[in-house]
Amino acid sequence: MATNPDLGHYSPYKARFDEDGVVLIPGALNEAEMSLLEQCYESHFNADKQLAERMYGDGKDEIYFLTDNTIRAGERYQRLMAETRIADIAQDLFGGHDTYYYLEQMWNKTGGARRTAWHQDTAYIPFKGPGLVIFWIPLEPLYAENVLEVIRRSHKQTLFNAPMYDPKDHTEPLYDERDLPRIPNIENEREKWDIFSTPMQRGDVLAFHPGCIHGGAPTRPDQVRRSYTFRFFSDEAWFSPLPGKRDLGQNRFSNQRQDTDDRIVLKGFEQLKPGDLLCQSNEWERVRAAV
Ligand SMILES: O=C(O)CCC(=O)C(=O)O
Repeated sequence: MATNPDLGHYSPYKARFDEDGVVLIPGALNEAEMSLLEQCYESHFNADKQLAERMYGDGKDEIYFLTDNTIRAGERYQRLMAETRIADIAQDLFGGHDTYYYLEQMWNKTGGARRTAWHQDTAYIPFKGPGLVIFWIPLEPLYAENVLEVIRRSHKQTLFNAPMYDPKDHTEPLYDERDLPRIPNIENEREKWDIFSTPMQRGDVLAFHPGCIHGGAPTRPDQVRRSYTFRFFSDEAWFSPLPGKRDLGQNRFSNQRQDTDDRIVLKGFEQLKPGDLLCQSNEWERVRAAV
């Protein structure tokens, strides 16, 4: 396990992250780190594109994402944890706590892709707590109208039902509405929400809490948007089970999402009881130790 020689370097962003649940860290990664990310993204995404899920199941899809938390032994993962500062940044935002790696996702939006629906990751993944973070890292510069948008402080408010990416209704819930309220149609009432949306340069890292409502803006017709996301947790985050899914019938919200949930996203939680710290599961590796 690597140590964190820069501990404290990113702390100035911690107060904003704690308060708003979202912060932009400009120029967090240098060109060598970005080149490694790009190399990892290209080799994995292109080699395994058949494993990537389509966000919407209506055949018109242009948003793909490839999820993996099973890469611990892999060279890609080892290099990303050792040769970039992404785990160091996570540890700083966690106030120096023990820091664990949870999952990576590679996102690819081709030209003219629609929005990724507004959602909270904590409605799909059964975890809660202060020690949770997602990094969204675009591989190319973006205008504000094409970035991932995040609603400030929404991680401290209602946990809404998980949308199932039904192209006909972006609020269509995955669970019974008696268990969790349906997410509002945020796109129809944007002015009511405190949306954080900012242009990004290559090397910038958008850090946000997975309890924050977020959604990916559309792409322009001539644009391909590649973004790499990483998820970390600290020894303060815990297992908080979610309701059982409704009977979805044929109404699947992505091409293989439910299989992936069982196989990848939820792997490791089966070792835990409600309220247990995530780090009690031996599924995930501690990538930075508290000092
Ligand atoms: O990049 C996107 O469009 C969506 C990303 C996202 O929702 C996530 O990483 O949780």
